Amino acid sequence: MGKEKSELIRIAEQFEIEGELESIDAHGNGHINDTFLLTCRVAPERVRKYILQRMNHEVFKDPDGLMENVMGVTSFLQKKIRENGGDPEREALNVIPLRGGGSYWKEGDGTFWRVYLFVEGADSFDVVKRPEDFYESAVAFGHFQKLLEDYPAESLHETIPNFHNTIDRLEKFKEAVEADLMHRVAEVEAEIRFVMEREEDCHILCDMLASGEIPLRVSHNDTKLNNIMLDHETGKGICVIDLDTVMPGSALYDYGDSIRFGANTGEEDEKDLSKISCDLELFSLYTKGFIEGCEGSLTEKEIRMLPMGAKLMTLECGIRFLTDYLEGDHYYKIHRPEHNLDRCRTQFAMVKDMEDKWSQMQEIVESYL
Ligand code: ADP
Ligand code: GN1
Ligand code: MG
Repeated sequence: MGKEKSELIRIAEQFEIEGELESIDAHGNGHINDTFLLTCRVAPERVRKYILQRMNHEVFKDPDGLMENVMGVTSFLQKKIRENGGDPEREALNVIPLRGGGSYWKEGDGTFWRVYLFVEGADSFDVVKRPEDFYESAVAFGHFQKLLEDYPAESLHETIPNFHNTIDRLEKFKEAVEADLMHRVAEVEAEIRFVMEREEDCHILCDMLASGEIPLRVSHNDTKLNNIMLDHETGKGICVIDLDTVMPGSALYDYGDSIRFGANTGEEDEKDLSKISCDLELFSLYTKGFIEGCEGSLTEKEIRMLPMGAKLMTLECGIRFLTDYLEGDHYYKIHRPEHNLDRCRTQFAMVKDMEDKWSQMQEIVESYL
């Protein structure tokens, strides 16, 4: 867990949690933050659950800006959900304040912590078990874009500068190759070549955003399937979570990152690359759901570029895993020595498969125009 239980309890008790804290357990499979489930007894027959998170301060350098974004976006969403007759306690994240006021706790060791209400009666999934779940996640991520359409984008802090700037990611990758800190370059020559053969691709979306061909929008930027809670009863995507990277971006980032993760027939860290491919049924389902969820807000150009969004988000993610591998695995949590390299290889195998299926992907997308 990284920290002693007694320390976690002390931190949890800084927040306005209700009832008696009964248990505290590691939770979820995110690559960035440390997440814990708090169970509190509020009455003999009733518990209240919360999520305690240590935000990764190596990754997020400006906790004030980050929490300002989260507070701004969650209160904006809660208001809209209330107006639409929804339940703001379940359909949006709710930040639990500190007892003394404030949205997060800063520990003496420089780590910073926050608490959310636990979204009850819902689950997040690490793999697509049922195609309909993937479809529902698409509707919900699309709807999230729609809800934030009129959010004042200029008020958002860039929590990770150039997060989906693929040109910048490519530059950082080249620097990592050049520095070769861990002496790993010789081992990954094929992967380096794979990236360099696609150097021009890395410019496509950045150039279109810069020229205004596609609009800059408020986007989530990290739309993995496990960043959405699906309702146990209705199966609908009830709440979009993991809002740390909500920033001005592109709808293609949100769409593309979901395809990268969820339409892959294998897992993100699969070692057997023969299991990796882009499932066109899932691709089609997600495309349909996302366009529906966006409720007409996507431009025709954006829709036509969806396959490119999927390919570039996958390529970029592979480049990021490879960069981290070359730099000594300090960004993503790893659970085995070559974890980042395995992750990189699945992403590149997925890119290759998309390239092979390019005309089919385009036809599918055009069928929804
Ligand atoms: P990371 O950035 O590390 O991915 P997340 O914010 O996505 O962190 O949290 C990790 C996991 O914890 C999620 O995938 C989800 O399963 C669970 N989780 C996070 N927030 C909540 C919440 N408010 N209610 C229920 N589960 C949550
Ligand atoms: C990280 O935090 P998590 O696990 O939802 C990463 C994403 C990557 C993803 C790859 C802030 O997402 O950008 O696409 O891992 N988040 C951050 O699985 O870097
Ligand atoms: Mg997450």
